[in-house]
Amino acid sequence: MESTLSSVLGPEDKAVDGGGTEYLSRNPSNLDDVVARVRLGGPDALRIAAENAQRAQREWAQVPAPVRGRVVAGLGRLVEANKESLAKLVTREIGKPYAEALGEVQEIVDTCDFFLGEGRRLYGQTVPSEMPDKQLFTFRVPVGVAAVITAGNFPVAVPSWYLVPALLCGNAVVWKPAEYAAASARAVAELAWRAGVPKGVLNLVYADGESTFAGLEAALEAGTVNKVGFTGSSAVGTRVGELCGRHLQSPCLELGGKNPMVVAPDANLDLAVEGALFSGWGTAGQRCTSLGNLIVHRDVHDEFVSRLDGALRSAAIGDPTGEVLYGPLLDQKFADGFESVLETIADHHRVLGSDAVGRISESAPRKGFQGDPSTGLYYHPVLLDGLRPDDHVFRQETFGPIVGVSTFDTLDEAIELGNAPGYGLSAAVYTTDPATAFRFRQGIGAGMVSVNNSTSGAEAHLPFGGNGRSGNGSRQSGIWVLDQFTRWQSLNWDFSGKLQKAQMDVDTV
Ligand code: UN1
Repeated sequence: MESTLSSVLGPEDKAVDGGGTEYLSRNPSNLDDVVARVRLGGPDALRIAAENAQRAQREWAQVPAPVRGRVVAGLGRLVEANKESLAKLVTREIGKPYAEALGEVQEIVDTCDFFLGEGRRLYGQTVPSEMPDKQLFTFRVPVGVAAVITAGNFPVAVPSWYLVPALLCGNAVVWKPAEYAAASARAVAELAWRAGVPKGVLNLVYADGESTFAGLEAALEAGTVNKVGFTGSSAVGTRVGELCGRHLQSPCLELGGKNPMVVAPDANLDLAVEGALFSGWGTAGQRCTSLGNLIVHRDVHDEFVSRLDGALRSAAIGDPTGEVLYGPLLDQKFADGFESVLETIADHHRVLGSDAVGRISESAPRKGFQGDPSTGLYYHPVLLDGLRPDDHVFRQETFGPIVGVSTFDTLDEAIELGNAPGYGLSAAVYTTDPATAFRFRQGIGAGMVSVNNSTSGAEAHLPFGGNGRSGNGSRQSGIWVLDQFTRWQSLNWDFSGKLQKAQMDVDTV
């Protein structure tokens, strides 16, 4: 194994120097704490990295899949051995509560565990032929070079959903992480290199948005990128999709969500309140799977809203190294985005959840806040009652600690409200009636549905992905992602010793 892998290391094994403007990745719970200083690459960075990757990929594809499986399993073991320090880095760099950061790191380990086995499977098929003395086969073939562009809200787990299967399938990767999660990304890449992934096979590139697009366009034009994986907003994902479409490529897009949670009249309300609290305000609402719209049956509306309001007012918020429901927003850009969402709160909304709206500060304090709110990007939780389907907060992903409530009378109406924003990532229903659960599953347009559980927190071996504005139907995780990183090749092998013609030499009885 050692020699097979070391032969992959070669002249391609060179880092791409960003060489451009300096970017400071800051701790969002203490903005004076600079976690990483990186030089962002210009438009050439991604293009050059893709050329390096293309050269390295040819040899990597020759490494037997079970051996590649052992390499990704080695990454899993290294991540496990460094679990606490990686989680601490994630908490420091993006403000995710430490318990959640540990869970996120575990998700990499789970992903690596799963794909160790796939290295020994990666099955093709034997297929019967129409003709005698002829055998047909199918093989999975690596796509080549995957460009992976990831968001920073899940700075280590979500990238691993691309990196691990892409590498396992015999591809090289150019990874462009979110710059505000630069240090977390670097740590994962470092562990992957240490686990035996050659540097030319996994290339880390830092670049701003426009340079990324320019570099990606050049690489697609040159044919050095053969698959694009993108996790981020629906707006940027649409642009990625258009660019890929012009080059006849179908990207793997994991975009935003406006994930509904329906509370049926027979729901266990304590469970539903707990589920809503975690789904909507956990991670400060900054998961693509975060709860967006609460859709509550008229009969239980008042009771549910008052219990949820109480739970929000007593929830622990603050320093993410402690035990809190949520910490700061990811980065200044996200704080600015959330402030503009707050501006769309309308007169017909009943504002609940806190005594104040906006940044937590000395002039707008929060009782029981853990730590010093003045150093970080901390925001009051907002629960908006009386949402209407044409409200901005009802239709758009908000990516912050805000959830709106609307009311329904019939299940059909609840499903219609759930589907109305046009996203389709995750959805949940709280009910004790199996028929309601099944009907909800059938009617809702989400790729992932939960019954009596959170909209967020999908497990690492189920298909992950959405429909509509949430993506192009591609799925990550489990065996389903193999179709993103391999293409089917068929083999038609004739041992009859004569030219047999399909459709023409077939005896039909
Ligand atoms: C994301 O926010 O991009 O299902 C992914 C979840 C996590 C992944 C979220 N396992 O909430």
